[in-house]
Amino acid sequence: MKRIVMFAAALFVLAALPALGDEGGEKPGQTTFRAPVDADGVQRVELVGGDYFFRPNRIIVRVNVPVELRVRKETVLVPHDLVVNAPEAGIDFKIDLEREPAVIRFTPTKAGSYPMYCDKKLLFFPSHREKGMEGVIEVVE
Ligand SMILES: [Cu+2]
Repeated sequence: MKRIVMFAAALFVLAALPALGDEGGEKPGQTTFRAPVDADGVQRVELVGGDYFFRPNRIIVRVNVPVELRVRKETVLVPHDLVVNAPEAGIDFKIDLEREPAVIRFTPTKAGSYPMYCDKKLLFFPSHREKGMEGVIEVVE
């Protein structure tokens, strides 16, 4: 009987774990950047791509405030890009990442959660996105 109670308790703890990881809205493995609005009214964000991740991989920006997104990659050999396909929210671009930073400018027009990812893929290997090279742009009011 005691063993059954222990087992039930263990199950309960396991079930509660994901909820703990969700604290503050950040999921495990997420690196969050909440963009401040600079004095000139622009939200500036720096994003780095590596093998195979983006840092940060969760970007929070305000709706209807211009965004300047500076992107580069920190690795040399593997090609990476950054794709966001959300024209309904005014965010729609695809850019190859270079070692030299490039600046992407857009103004998000609709609150919501929009995926960003690298769409590179080599032959039959899993895509970079499948390997974890993805994230989210969260547009908030
Ligand atoms: Cu990639």
